[in-house]
Amino acid sequence: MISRRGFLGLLGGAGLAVAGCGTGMAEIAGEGLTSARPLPTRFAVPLPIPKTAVPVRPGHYEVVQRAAKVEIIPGTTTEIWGYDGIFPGPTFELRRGGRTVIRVRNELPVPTSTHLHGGVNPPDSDGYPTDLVVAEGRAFHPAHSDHHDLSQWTLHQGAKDYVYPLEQRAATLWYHDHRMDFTAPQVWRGLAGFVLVRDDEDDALPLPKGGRDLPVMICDRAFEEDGSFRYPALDPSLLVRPGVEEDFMEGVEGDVILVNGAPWPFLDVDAARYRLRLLNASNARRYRLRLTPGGRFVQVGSDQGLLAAPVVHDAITVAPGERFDVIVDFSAYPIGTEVTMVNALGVGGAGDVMRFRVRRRAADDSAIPRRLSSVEPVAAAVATRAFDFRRTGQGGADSWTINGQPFRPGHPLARPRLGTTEVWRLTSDFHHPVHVHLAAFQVLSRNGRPPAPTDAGWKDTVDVRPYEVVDVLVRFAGYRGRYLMHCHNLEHEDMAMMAEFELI
Ligand SMILES: [Cu+2]
Repeated sequence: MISRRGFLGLLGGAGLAVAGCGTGMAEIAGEGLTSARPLPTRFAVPLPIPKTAVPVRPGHYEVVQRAAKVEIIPGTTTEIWGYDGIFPGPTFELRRGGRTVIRVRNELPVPTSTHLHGGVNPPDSDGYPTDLVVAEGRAFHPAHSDHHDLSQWTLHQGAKDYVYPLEQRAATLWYHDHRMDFTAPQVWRGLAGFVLVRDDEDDALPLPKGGRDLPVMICDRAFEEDGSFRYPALDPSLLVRPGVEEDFMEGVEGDVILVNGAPWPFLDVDAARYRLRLLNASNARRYRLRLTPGGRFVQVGSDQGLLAAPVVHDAITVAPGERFDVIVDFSAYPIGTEVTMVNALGVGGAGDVMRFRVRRRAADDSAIPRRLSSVEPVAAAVATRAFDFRRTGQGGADSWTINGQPFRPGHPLARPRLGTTEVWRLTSDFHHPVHVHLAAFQVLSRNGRPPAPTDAGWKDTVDVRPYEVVDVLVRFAGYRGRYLMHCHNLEHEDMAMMAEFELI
């Protein structure tokens, strides 16, 4: 018996041989972690909707990162680390151009950094991994400073004010921890939530609204016998030694699928259209979402907001960090139908996500217009750069890198100019969902061919699969300063697959 990891190792760079072994293996982006306790019954708990954050005064919010015990698996409790002690954290309902300050207070035993994913954030509010908040009264000393320049670290005692001007289109954004070397375990424990940016253009469309406009955060977790989260951290205190057990270098995939923090939930729906803001908040797992017994997703938005026109999908493949804003019309089903959203890439429990129970007829004045938004013309690229995402090094130095370089704060791999666009060519040896901070992009091509239907629109995260060449057109707007691009497989990110770029 040879482990899958050993098998991949034997193949070395022969990616086409991997693809030839069947879609199952070629599509899996991490290593399965099995729970130590019986799994909960599927479709037995209602879908939670995270509470909406309430400002302390107009434009100002305060949120506290703290541990809490919550009931995820019925009959047991799980200690989470959550924004305001909940998982997902509160949803921030914000408006385009409405400058917002979020004070994040850290009461956890570890440092944190909060990144607003998809935000056009000033550099000092972007959640740089070494720009950390440490709980009041706690000390923190970067332990592995041998390869990290200490001058790159900033510590805020107690709390930090993150300033978000939100000069950007309406979109489904999310916020999550981004601490140097420890992002994966800290997000796994619950440090993630939604930010919904709204604007007049989106509001004016007749898309489903109110209780039929729902954030849907999908992620996977594994559980210990006592109900606590299971995770293969080398140092469960998350204070000293980063990283995961050797077998999980490819990424950690749990065997319980959570939607908005609940295992395989159900939602009772009207026979009407719903807007589902799908987010893959998993560390490593990719999903291919389908509706059974049949049905279609009408995509109206991507990572960075409205598409120019709707795109109809039978299935949506969503990589970690990506968002798909879709309309599902439940009036297409007889009353009483149970519509299951499944994951065609998962086996066993991971093959199911959640269930919609079509309960009653209802009025529905929503519609999906044929034109959704105008997409402004983009200037021609002034440069082309190549970024290769690959596992490099031998023995103890084995890590995930970009252009052969492990992440080094203060050493930018690129210096694009504000106001320009560039073509970035992304290549990979494995599944690497590539996320670029600050700058939105459009997918130009995959392996020299047109992009996939799921690549449409303005994006900030793109699913780069083994041995693919993905060209994206990146628009550098916003602010000068230091930003990041990285793999959004969070275990890869923590193992150095991240690079700084400096906007000049
Ligand atoms: Cu990766």
